[in-house]
Amino acid sequence: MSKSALITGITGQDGAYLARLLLDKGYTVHGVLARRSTDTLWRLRYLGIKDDVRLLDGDVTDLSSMIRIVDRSKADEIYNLAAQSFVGTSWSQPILTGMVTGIGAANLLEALRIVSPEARFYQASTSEMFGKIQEPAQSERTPFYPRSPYGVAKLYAHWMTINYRESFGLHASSGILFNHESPLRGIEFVTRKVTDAAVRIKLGYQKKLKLGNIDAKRDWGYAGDFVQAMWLMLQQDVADDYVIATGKAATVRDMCRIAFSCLDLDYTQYVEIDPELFRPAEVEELCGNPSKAFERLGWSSTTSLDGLIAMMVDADLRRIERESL
Ligand code: NDP
Ligand code: GDR
Repeated sequence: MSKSALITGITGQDGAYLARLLLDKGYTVHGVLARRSTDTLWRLRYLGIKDDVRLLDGDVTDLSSMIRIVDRSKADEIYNLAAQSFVGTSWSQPILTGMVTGIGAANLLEALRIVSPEARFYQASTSEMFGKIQEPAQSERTPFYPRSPYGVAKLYAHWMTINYRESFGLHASSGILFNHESPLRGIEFVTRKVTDAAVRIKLGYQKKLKLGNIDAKRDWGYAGDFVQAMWLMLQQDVADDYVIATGKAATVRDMCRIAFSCLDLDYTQYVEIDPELFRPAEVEELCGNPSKAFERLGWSSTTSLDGLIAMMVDADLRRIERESL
């Protein structure tokens, strides 16, 4: 019999790629669809899988809907990807971020414990939990020091996942994922903001691009590679936590140079620094050590930063040209 999976956050970047991966593997895929006044299904449409997934109405802040959905989906694997995931917004909406990103995970774990304790659980943890820790490459043994309400909420969810594993014997794993991007990345995140703006500048629709701290360093990978690691974690006999990263970091400045040069432009002519875009507390540098994932899961990143940014620029070029017709 084919396996069944439940994805919260299925309308987000990772949810869409993970849904496609699981459908390709023959899973029946259920997804939690939160009520919104706008259409959130564009990523599922982009991948051509909107009609292949079973969408269930619910919200991770609502325990009753999570219990109902976990029960109804009869999922063998539950992936909790739902979050208020934009770090910047977490300072203006810290309580909401705590409710969705932190308590939301606890609700899922409770639903699992109550109605489906044999299901396997994946929690979307993040390198933002390391925050201010300045070790050269962060691993599963690196201590945490989150620097935003988002990072704090994620750390709560991370420890709850470990706690439910140890307290109730749930097969619950956390992937500590470093930044990963794609043509499906939300426009508020810096990579998409840059690739979209570079294309608009090239086509004459925009003149300048305002950014905040372009000296921040991130370890950027491709979301399509990273969702494979999520699945691999749930195929292990024993649940555990894994850092998922490329192992290479670059500055926002480097990323701008790559994006603009894909279009034969010099980023220094267009990028302006806007102090309003600096964060109240910055994570200056993140670079992961993915050796445990390589050794135990056989996983490694296969996409270079240049390749990733070129893919995003190309997709934005096609999208903006199509829109302008
Ligand atoms: P996105 O922001 O693209 O997607 C977030 C998803 O969460 C959307 O489907 C959104 O639904 C859903 N969601 C938000 N609030 C609720 C709610 N109250 N109830 C149910 N669903 C809700 O994030 P990504 O795909 O980039 O990331 C996936 C997960 O991985 C997130 O938890 C993120 O924090 C984490 N992560 C991401 C990394 C990255 O670099 N991308 C790195 C490390 C961790 P809607 O579309 O309706 O708003
Ligand atoms: P991040 O991603 O905060 O790392 O969180 P984001 O792309 O927002 O920022 C990366 C770095 O770029 C700097 N920056 C800017 N960022 C944005 N968004 N807009 C700007 O104009 C800008 N200028 C400079 C930021 O200060 C930061 O240093 C992402 C999310 O997906 C989280 O959910 C996830 O947990 C982490 O990655 C790992």
